[in-house]
Amino acid sequence: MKPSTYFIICFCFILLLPYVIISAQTDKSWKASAQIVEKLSKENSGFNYYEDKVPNYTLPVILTSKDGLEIASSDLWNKIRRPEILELFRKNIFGRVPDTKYSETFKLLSLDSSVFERTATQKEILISIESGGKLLSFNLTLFTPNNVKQPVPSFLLIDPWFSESNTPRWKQKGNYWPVEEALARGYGMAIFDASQLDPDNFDNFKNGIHAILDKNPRPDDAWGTLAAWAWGASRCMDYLVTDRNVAADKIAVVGHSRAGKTALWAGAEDTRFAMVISNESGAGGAALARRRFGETVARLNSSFPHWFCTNYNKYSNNEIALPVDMHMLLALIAPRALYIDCADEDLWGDPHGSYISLYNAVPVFKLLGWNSSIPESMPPLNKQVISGRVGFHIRDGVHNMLL
Ligand code: GTR
Repeated sequence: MKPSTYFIICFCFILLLPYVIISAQTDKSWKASAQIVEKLSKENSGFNYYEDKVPNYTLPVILTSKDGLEIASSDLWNKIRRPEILELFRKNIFGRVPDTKYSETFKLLSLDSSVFERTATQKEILISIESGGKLLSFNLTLFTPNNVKQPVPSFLLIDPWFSESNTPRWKQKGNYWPVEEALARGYGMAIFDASQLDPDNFDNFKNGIHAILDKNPRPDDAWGTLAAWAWGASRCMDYLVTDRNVAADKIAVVGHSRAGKTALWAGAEDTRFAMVISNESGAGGAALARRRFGETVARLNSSFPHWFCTNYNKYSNNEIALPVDMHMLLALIAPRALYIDCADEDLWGDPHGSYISLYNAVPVFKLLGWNSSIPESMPPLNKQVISGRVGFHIRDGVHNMLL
């Protein structure tokens, strides 16, 4: 080789080296940044952000019933194991909806078929629940595109922050709930004000829907606020299936953070939801409790004593005693579609624990006929993994719902 050719090859190699290194890095499975781990550990010293300090744990087995029966068919899953797991989540985590009788009505408060430059219709619906002479009403907003004549697949956002300011969160941040973009692609977009259904504060369950439906005394497995919001999503579903512009069998329930936990529970309790999208749901959501990474069961129970049922307190600093872990909550969504997303800087919500949880739920999707197969290690940052009916991504940035 001539020295000049040799020189040119070396020169090109040196020029390309940064790209080779960057692409090798971006193709690597996601790992928490050491700086963020250190920063969060300092700011929040009582919590673990180090992967090597995650305790050893064994996950409860999904595909064996409590009587030791191997669950090897969709029939056994649907008849035996799914109801067992659902019941364990009701009893120990989210709580049970009381069987108090109630009546439900929908009132169309307004209809404007010329929103977003006449491309869409906005309906405001008031959903009212009446029981024993007590009444509670909450609002559902629905946008549907004008140029699509057939019923449209739609997304329902559970929004607990709706009434926090005069401008709801989804309106403040253009991409938190991208109504116009979704409409342009032919989807319907609905939002309901979860705080009207049950305010997000602890008052010993005297307010919201608890004041209408709860029995006294409240049992230790009585529903908490997240279960109340999930129940509210189902009441919105009761309306949406009657709206001729919405495709009743193609409705996704969506939530961020505390509402991401709620969306998972709504999808578990109500199989009419065709899809669940749970954004940065963390502890009490997609993330495995036994990992004790970031937020823990104890922290959830002390900071938000109204979110879960009283029995959940038994598992504060005692996750190992939980008869379930959160991979089983994800499995309750199968065979419907499930999408989990996380954020790189949101270690409080344990992205890795959320992925392991999804990975361990996949056998149920497979059993139910969906060839969902995701790698054991997490995808790289900003790279989506979708297989069969499950999907996951971790994006760069902080805790928020962003495109
Ligand atoms: C945090 C809580 C998380 C998450 C978040 C949110 O304070 O610790 O579990 O739900 O709030 O909802 O934004």
